[in-house]
Amino acid sequence: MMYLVIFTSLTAAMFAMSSINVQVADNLADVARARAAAESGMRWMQYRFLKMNRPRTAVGNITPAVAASLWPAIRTAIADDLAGMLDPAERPVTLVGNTLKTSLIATGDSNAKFAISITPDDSDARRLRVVSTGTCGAATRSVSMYFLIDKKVKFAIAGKVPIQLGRNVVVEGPVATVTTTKYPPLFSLSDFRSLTSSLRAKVDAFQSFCETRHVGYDNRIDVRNTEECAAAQAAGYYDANGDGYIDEYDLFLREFDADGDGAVTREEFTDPTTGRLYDAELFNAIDSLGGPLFEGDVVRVGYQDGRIDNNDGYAKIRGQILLATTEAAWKSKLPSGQTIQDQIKGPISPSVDGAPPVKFAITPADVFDLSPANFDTSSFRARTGPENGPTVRTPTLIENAVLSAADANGGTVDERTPYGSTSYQATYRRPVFRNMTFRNCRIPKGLNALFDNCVFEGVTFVELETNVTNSSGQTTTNPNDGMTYSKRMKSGSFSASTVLTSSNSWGYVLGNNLRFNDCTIRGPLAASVRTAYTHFSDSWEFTGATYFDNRVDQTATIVAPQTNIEMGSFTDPAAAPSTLVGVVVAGNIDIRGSGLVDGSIIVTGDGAGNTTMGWFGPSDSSTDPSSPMPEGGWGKLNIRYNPYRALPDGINVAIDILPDVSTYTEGS
Ligand SMILES: [Ca+2]
Ligand SMILES: [Ca+2]
Ligand SMILES: [Ca+2]
Repeated sequence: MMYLVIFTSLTAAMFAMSSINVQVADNLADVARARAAAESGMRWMQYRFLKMNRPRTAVGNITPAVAASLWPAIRTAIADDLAGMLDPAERPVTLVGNTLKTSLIATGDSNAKFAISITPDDSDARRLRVVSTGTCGAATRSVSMYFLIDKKVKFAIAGKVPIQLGRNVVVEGPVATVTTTKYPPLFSLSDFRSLTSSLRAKVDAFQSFCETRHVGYDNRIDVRNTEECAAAQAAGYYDANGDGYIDEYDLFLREFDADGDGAVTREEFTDPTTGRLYDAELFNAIDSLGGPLFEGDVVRVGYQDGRIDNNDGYAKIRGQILLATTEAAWKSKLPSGQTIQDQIKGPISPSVDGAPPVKFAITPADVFDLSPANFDTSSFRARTGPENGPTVRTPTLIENAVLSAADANGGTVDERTPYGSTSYQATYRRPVFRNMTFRNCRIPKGLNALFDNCVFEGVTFVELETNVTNSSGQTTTNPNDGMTYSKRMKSGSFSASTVLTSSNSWGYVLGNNLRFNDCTIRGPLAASVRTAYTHFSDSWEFTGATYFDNRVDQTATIVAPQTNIEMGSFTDPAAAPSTLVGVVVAGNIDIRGSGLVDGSIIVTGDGAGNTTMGWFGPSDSSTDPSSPMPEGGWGKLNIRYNPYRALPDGINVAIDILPDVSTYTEGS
């Protein structure tokens, strides 16, 4: 039996009515209605699990024991949810043994009702067995299915500020932006437009075609849409790779697949003038899509085989785009003469067929609560410093210590932040640590160091004054107050070129502005959680050939919910490869260079202009894609949601209760 997993708005009545086979003979009608009511009840419960106020937990990994401990709270959540039923007779729930039972619930069919029972599996409390029993007259029919208790963020990128995806940035997984005040909420560049001048003209022409002839913002024409498909074919476009859609990838294939075998090889993608690939980073990014998600995972056909073809399944974003803003609000903020299509480029392929590629006006239930206050980093702090073990201090290794400026072996340096940016915010005097290894160390507030060619092992924790206050001395969550807080001086007045030190600046001593240059980071980085986003006085930059290779904790690479993070070089993206596993939680984060995010990027701060992935020009704030290619190439980013990674502890968001449709059975 076909079981619908995805639905948008529904009532039990709609399910019951649509599920009845109207051709059922009268004498079988009660049986059919009872079965339809049972099926309705199952879908109704699935919807309830999705929309109800589910329990929260800070525990990251939902084990059977954790699930068992959550069961009372789940029962309460269900009871609270059903207390809102219109008919008082449908509100009560009862607990029989360990089974929660609902009252009889009416369907739109006046003769048919259903009741739900929910029981945790004895052998694994993460599995809830749900039985829906429909009745009509004397007939009774049941269906059952297991639901799984889990906790995942389910996004490749989710954030409070607009998200920008540059050239050679490909995303596997949903993307969500909850801002309704900053525009565009999402901005993406074409990966193919700038490869050759002839392809640029074709990509631009196809975009113009989509603007006038295609409904939606996915930049793909579905060949099943006869009207749009006919118009596309009349304009010379066709589905060159046979995937059922006409999009930019077809133009790319037609441009480079010289022998027409449906694949683009390195030879075909080599510029005859230079003898080099048109863009080696792009080639690598596409060939690396759909990579293994866990050790021992089956490697897909065509993965990193040196050919670009259908096995690689290119899309700019393979997943839904969820936006809190409305379509009308976005349109009202567009620059004169522009369309939304000018701001979202590249094929957007929702991972579930039939789901809208871009979903506007999402509700809080669609995205977990991104408030920084939901993130508790104390478990990471406990794994650093003397609390973690005996302190060791040698000239080359510091372990289980709280660092101090006296540990610095390279004197001091004055430098602007962001480093190398044309629009710097402040100037810092930094103690310099060179060629040292730090194992499970804590960086105290006010250190503001430069780490050059250093190795960070275990957990590294960055301390900050968490209570950010406004000019009246009151605790604030406002990022504008946060900026003022960063600029607060002990003596003299602030300017971007004033060298900040512990003697003259409160922003300096209460915060941490750090730069990691040519460093290797082998474990998670975490920070205190400030009440507000404070811009430069809670900021980390990773420059040069900084390399992330997290060997100690696969749940998280960065947990710094109010910290501004600049990763990669402003001048040479290819010089800073990085691999980020698990969650990356930041107040804001910009990533340039070449790398893989195998987990989720979660942007919890609300003070930055945008979160920038990939190269957007030499100025931090530029969205101009026409700036010249930086030395070393454009870089590339594969950003991939990985559902197999557990979350770290300390993220206090709601659990999920999701159907395991493979367990759906008729009968109880
Ligand atoms: Ca196609
Ligand atoms: Ca070929
Ligand atoms: Ca391939």
